[in-house]
Amino acid sequence: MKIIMTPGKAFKAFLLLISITAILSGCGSKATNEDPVRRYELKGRVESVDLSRNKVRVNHEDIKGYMDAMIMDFTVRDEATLRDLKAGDQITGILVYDSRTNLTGLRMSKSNQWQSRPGKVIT
Ligand SMILES: [Cu+2]
Repeated sequence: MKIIMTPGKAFKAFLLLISITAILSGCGSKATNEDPVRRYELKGRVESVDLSRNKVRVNHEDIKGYMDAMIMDFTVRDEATLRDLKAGDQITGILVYDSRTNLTGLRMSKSNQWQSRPGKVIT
């Protein structure tokens, strides 16, 4: 019995090869070029702290390229940082957006340049 490569079979093999190449190159570019974690500088004032939920409610300034000024809750994973915060603190930090929105590298700001603005509450 001979195995004959008919034009139809050859074409199917060719298509299969093309799709495997496409999948592999797709994975490759995703791993090297796309960073799913995004970081933004954040500046604002602490409204309240919820230790049981690891949340801090911040009245924040515009976050360039991400969102307008508003009052909203952020997750702070580091409990020690969260315990240091209290309502009225001026803070700066890095907002890390991965699967959830987290706030890291929080620092107290001594500057009084930041002005409170009315915002909507987003939880
Ligand atoms: Cu916001």
